[in-house]
Amino acid sequence: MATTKKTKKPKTRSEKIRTGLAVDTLKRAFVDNLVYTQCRFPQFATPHDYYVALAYTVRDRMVHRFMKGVETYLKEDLRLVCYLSAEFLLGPHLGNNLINLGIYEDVDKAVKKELGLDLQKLLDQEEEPGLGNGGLGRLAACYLDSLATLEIPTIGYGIRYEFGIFDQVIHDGWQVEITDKWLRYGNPWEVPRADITFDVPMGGHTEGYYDHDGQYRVRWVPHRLVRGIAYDTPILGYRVNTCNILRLWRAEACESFDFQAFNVGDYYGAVEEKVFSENLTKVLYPNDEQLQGKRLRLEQQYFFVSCSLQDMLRIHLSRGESPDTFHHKFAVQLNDTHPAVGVAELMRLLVDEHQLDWDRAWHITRKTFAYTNHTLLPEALEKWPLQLFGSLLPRHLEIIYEINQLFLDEVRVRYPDDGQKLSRMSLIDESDGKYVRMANLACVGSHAINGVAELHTNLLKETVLRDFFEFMPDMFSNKTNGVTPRRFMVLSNPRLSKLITSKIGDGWIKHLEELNKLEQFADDPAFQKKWRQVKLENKRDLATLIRERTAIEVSPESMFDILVKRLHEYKRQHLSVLHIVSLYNRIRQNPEVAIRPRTFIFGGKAAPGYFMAKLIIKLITSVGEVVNNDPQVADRLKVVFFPDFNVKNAQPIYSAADLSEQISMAGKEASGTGNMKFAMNGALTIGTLDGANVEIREEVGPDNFFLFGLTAEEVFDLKSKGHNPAEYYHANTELREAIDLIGSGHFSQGDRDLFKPLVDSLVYNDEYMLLADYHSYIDCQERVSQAYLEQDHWTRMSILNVARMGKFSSDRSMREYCEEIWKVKPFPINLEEPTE
Ligand code: NBG
Repeated sequence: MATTKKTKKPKTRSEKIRTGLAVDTLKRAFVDNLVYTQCRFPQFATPHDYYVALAYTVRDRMVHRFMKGVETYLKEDLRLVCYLSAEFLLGPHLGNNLINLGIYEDVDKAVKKELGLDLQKLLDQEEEPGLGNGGLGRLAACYLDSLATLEIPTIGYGIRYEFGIFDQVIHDGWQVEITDKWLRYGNPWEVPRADITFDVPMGGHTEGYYDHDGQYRVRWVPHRLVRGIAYDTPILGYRVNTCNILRLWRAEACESFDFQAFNVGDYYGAVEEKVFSENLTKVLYPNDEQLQGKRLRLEQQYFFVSCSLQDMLRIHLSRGESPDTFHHKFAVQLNDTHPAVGVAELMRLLVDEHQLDWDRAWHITRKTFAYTNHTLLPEALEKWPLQLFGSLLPRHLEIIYEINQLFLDEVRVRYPDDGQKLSRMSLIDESDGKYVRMANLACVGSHAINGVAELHTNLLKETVLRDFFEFMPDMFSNKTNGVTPRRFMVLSNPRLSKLITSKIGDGWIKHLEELNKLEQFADDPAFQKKWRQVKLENKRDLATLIRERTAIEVSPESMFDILVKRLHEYKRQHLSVLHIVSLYNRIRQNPEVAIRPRTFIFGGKAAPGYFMAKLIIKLITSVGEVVNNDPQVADRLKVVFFPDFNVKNAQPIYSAADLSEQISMAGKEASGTGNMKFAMNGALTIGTLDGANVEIREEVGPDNFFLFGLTAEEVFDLKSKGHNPAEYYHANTELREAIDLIGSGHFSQGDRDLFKPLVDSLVYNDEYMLLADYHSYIDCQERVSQAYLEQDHWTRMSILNVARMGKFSSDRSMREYCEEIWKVKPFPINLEEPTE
């Protein structure tokens, strides 16, 4: 072989490191991935190919950190946080990971210079994993980001749905659901772990027997087994080396089972079993705040909880520990009641599989679990028909009976003559058919219970969980929700982030309370001007998106008044519609009336079976159709329904808002988190005293918040006195005219029937008291319009809102959970330079 005897320049250190972050190293890895991982010729590669190559490049760097972490955790004696959630609404990974790794700018430049590509275009290629419905799933995702950033060893456990939340398209003004095929082109972020699988039993019956020591035990003889396979997604913290994982389970048939059928010649039987088992993790139930008592849903819950607990026990034993110390090494959070069956499952694993005695197992179980409640809506409280529960989980039902008996014995000691209390606290509901109550199971099996905002926690103590609060008050606490500023400011609003950083440095990204340093600039005219410029440019971007998605032209000079969240009657999207129709009526009655231009932007999905919610979407689009095209309106009002509200679409929407609508009936929204995202991006809030609005107003100050409506207490009073919506309808001309215009068919081409169910529900029932709050809402909107006229003052309020949002970082929430519930401390990972 010919050798050239030239002395080569010695390699720089960054070149030598395969997973290094130097631009050259990244470039080399990027091209390597394109060619060797994906088999693409660079000259024919599509933007999607480039996106995937970049994703693998980034993932490598995360995996490197993850492996270092595992190594460290195995050596150290640490307690692991396990966040159990049936939903994780992650949003696209690439941009966030580039930011957390600290290479966003470098990669942006490199991609442009070397390939002539726009990084944004690559980011746009990513299909987001929509493995959640709304706030609850997104909260879980924000919490994972914060836990990694706080350097807390964590595993998120959930379900790898093949189809996540449906894609929403609007046809003829109606919502149409399209299957979410997010895995169609593969998923470069996940690592399938064929080596981590567990069998999950289901159905069948139980048998008693005596073990070697003559001890009576119970054995579960299941009807079938489903196998769970782990898929890991790395979750990297911001500018730290902690890279946790989200472990999602996919269901498969167990070989042992189909082989049996195969051997007796039943090939189709075996295949059917396979298809049947794999159905388990096919699809996310698209209901938010609404229980659907379907067997498959219970199967999903049990499946992922069993896999996760078996996995924790595996990890625990592999560290040389015994089941007896499980609670010292694991803190397991139940994200709502969806994983609450875990209480019975851990008991089963400890008692039946690991032969612990009942009392010890119960002690361990209660020390392990903690439970977060996310709703006060009665229709969302999970309960399972006894029959269904027992046929799927016969052993768990026995365990629950046993837990219940021991628990009720304790209650009886405290309240000897209160039969009603006993029946309310029982894990079994016998009032109307028989049900297993999952919230009661979660409470009894946990050592800590929390709500998600001050008001919500107080209402929990007074209403749904009152008996439990009276019985064990020390277990209750509040943990107000938060959101991650990495995704919802740094990534989604780069203009604002740069402006803030130029004034106060970038410490706020990890310590959001530092935003308060902005207060000193609230009145600075030059800063105000830049602040307004940022908002205007964000609004221009959103106007372009709106044109692309809906063909509606909106003016970035108008006020962007935005209401985005799941559709639900309690969230009262139709209250905003009544406001729009009232303004429209004013114009019809007097075309010259002074109305400051506003663009009303709505977005959100309705549960496919929720008729009223879907009708509200149709109402919004119908009102838009008429108002947007009425020459008399002359572009003063525009109404947009932005289709397919998801994490990806949410990001440019929050950044572009002037006004954030948080108008639920007081006492119904547990917290809300969109309210925080808007305020962090400089929108002012118009809202009721509901959920975290109360605390947002407290933080930003009443002068910088547009408050209206009944308080939760007033709502309860009015309800108990008997409330008559027709009174408001008759007493308020503008309200009546707005409702009548909708009822007259004006927005439905003369069809008076279309919106009748909505109109009737308002006038004759109005469960969510829109009419009672209408007057106060319209008045408040007047104040908003007046305030918007004074741009300097508005800008000052906007700056103060951002400056005072420190509390609402999910870092703060997670710190509280760590200190007060999980008793865990940060553990930094030391990333030594690897050698080749
Ligand atoms: C939702 C509440 C929201 C809250 C999120 C996150 C459920 C059951 N609850 O108000 O409606 O912000 O949880 O806590 O989805």
